[in-house]
Amino acid sequence: MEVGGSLAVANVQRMASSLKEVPNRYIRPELEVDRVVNDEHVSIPVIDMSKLVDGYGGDELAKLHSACRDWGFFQVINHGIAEEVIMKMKIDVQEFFDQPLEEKMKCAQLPNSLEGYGQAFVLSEEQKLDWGDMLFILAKPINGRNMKFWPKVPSSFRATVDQYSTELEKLTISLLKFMAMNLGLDPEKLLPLFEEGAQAIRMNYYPPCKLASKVTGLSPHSDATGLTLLTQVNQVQGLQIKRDGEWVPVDPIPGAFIVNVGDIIEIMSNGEYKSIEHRAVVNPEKERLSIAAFHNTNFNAMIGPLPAIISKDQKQAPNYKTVSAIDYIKLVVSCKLDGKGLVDQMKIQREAAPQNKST
Ligand SMILES: O=C(O)CCC(=O)C(=O)O
Repeated sequence: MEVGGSLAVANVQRMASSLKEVPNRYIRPELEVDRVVNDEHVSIPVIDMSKLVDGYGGDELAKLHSACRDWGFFQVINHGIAEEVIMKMKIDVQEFFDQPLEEKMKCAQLPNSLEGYGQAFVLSEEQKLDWGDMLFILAKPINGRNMKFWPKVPSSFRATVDQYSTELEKLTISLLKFMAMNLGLDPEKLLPLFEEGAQAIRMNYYPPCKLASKVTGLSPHSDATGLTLLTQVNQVQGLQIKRDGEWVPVDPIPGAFIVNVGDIIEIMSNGEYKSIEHRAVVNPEKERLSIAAFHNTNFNAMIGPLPAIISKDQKQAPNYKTVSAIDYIKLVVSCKLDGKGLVDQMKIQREAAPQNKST
């Protein structure tokens, strides 16, 4: 399916290995005024999946509800995905990015395609650029895969991604079930929208940069998806989430997944759960790699506040528009990665009620 693409840009990994100066297009003056929280007591909630699944999860369910409502981000531990599956994925992704550029370019993005090796959301020649490269592929539904963009080297890559993708999809459906319960919904009103859903995997490579504090690995954005499951490949930190106007660094727990509520869940919950802006910063000396798996609805779904949420509380009016999944994807591709710009476009703007003027 062609829904639009991104302009081609220089390969940052290659540029970083040979460059003396950082080009102006990567320098972000706005970083100078950003505040980063430096307090180890401020951290995203941790959800123990085994407590939810065992049915002893009254407290854990409440914790999940508050994590989704008050943070939009959490780490999930005891999720049941074998360590080996995650390790294999990390090793193969690292090996892919370690190859010479010519080898990686065999999977290069093509005009009008979101998938492939390159960079996303570049819509103009003037736009500032992120200090990173990515490999983006559609992993589910299986009949939507375009194997042209799936590396053949390392030779285990395709099987590894296949297994990783299936395991993460199962975990996502489980999490969505508990989230639906917390929203007072019959899970059957939510889960069918995500069954046979689109799962895309974005593998990020951020080279070190001597001007690390002046560049951005990945611009601030919320995810256009339902739910994202993220893992960091090496021990280099870089993810930060926006909370009360400040950036909170995330310290990943080994073996856990970092989960975040995406724009689709914000819209479907009519704003009860919020997608949260986040960004990746760059390390001055070390490369950083991460893997984000985005879980979306199937292509037949409508994206809008769920009728069951609106009818649950008659006082609630829909705060967001309803559009088809395909129109939603086209909207995503037409927006730059820019804070919560996409959600803002989906919001229903209401006229302020006219004030009664006393005479
Ligand atoms: O690299 C990270 O930690 C963040 C990645 C991310 O937000 C994304 O791929 O959308």
